[in-house]
Amino acid sequence: MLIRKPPTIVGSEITPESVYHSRRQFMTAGAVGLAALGLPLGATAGWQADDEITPENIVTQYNNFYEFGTGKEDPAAYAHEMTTDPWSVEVSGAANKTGTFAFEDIIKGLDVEERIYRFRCVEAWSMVVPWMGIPLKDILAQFEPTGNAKFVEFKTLYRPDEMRGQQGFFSSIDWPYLEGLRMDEATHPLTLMVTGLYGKDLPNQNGAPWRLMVPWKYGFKSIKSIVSIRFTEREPINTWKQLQASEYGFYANVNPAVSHPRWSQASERRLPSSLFNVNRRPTLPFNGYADEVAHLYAGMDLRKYY
Ligand SMILES: Nc1nc2c(c(=O)[nH]1)N[C@H]1C(S)=C(S)[C@@H](COP(=O)(O)O)O[C@H]1N2
Ligand SMILES: [Mo]
Repeated sequence: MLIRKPPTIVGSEITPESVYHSRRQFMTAGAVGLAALGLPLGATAGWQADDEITPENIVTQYNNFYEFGTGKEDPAAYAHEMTTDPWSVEVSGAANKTGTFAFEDIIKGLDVEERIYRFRCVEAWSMVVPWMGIPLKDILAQFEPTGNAKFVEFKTLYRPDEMRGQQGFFSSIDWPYLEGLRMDEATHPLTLMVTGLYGKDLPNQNGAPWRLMVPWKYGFKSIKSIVSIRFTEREPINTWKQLQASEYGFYANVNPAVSHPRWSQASERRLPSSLFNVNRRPTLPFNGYADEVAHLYAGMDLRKYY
């Protein structure tokens, strides 16, 4: 199932582009096929957001991906400069199967599902998106994490040649972008590794070829364009906490009761939102997924562990 690659990938082992693209199309077709068969299409309680789906052009043109700039339009304008094929992923730390793997080999044989999730940015806007992806637990299981794996850390590509936001001195972020989850969060059935949107391959600006989606956490936990997965015993560093620990924590669970130091988190602007129709609605604890995930934090003071 999982083909182990030597630490450096040589040219002959890289999947030819044509095969690669048809594989990706097959993945997408597979997911749509499931829907046609009447099999679960995010229909399980909580997976399916009962709100209206956000128009695709907003989801692909209003983004946060600081590697391409800080403006919401920058990722759509510049992310095409990133090469996503070939794509290799380094797996390390507390697991039996570590090394460098081709992205296609990791996802090969795993079912891509469509899950309609609410998504809420810490900046108080939100969307409802039909994500296509693979439960993260199914991906991680292939590497056989050991008992010492208490957390998992993810890293985004660092390639200043292709990511203009990583160039220059004005950027305050210490690249690469880092995020982490506790192992029980990472293996929760709601946690998805996203490979597509709206039944199509994932656009670069949304984190191609794969990005995380943790629907009960603020958007910054959902790290894009992942090139490294590391199993750790201790809580990993995450970029936003590193940048401003008073404003961003490790957990980042959506919590209307805990304000960001500079603004309230009690409500959100559901996109599309305009001056004339702000489309404001109350923010729900755990972004509306409390029934599924609140037990993960039983006994924890969520004001302290924000
Ligand atoms: N590598 C990386 N991942 C990232 C970010 C980023 O700047 N770089 N921004 C995060 C933030 S703050 C949000 S809200 C979401 C935005 O995802 P979207 O553009 O697909 O809506 O991506 C998250 N993942
Ligand atoms: Mo965000």
